[in-house]
Amino acid sequence: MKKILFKTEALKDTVMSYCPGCGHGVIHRLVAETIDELGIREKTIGIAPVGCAVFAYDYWNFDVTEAAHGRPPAVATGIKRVLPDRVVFTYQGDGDLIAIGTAETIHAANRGENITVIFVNNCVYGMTGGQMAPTTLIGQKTTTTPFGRDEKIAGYPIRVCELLSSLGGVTYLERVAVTDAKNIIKAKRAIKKAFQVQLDKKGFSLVEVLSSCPTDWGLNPQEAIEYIEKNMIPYFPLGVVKDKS
Ligand SMILES: Cc1ncc(C[n+]2csc(CCOP(=O)(O)OP(=O)(O)O)c2C)c(N)n1
Repeated sequence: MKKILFKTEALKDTVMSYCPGCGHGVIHRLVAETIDELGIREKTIGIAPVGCAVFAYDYWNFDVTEAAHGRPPAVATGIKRVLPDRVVFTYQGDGDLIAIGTAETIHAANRGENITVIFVNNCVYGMTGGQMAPTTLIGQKTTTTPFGRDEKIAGYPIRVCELLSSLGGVTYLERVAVTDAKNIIKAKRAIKKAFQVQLDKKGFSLVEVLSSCPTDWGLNPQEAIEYIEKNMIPYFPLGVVKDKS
């Protein structure tokens, strides 16, 4: 009998620590499948963030290092410049990438570092218990915005792809969502393209993945998917934001 469903090699056979309905597990798998399909497992180096994905090195079956909160693009820059034949990517949440790590993100992008960034936007600080992040939506309740985010006090949710799109060093930006089979297939395509941009030595690539955090949103997994569709996608539109590859 032909085996048509199998676990991709770049994913370890281990139980993940994520909450039911969390998007990180799906996104880990998409990254792992991409790496195996491109045949680059032996030369890939991932940078895990501080955040819920801090243990990514326990889940991926290739080299993964850890960076201080927000610093993965700086660490990736150093690794890629010293080992330019490796495929180097960061995997970061919104708190990591566009709160504490804003400077590292913007300058690595602007320098056109030939690295790939997988940006998991769940509109909240997941690991620390659901505080407001820069991407938290207006009106969204978090532990630090119990009455909903008020733009007069906390400003506006940052659209990272649009913010980075004006920078000369940026080659490829796409926003995707892991809500249903169709969108997950599109997310995989975008992740593969981002790695391909790096393999072709064309510069900085980033894929923003809209992802759910049922625990900190106070929703069940199904409601969390509906929250992405009804609230996140209208503010963070899906699609290619920049492609000069
Ligand atoms: C220098 C530093 N500041 C703050 C923290 C606390 N901290 C740990 S994870 C985190 C936020 C994580 O949120 P995000 O990056 O959105 O990832 P998620 O957990 O939602 O996947 C914070 C503030 C830390 N570990 N180090």
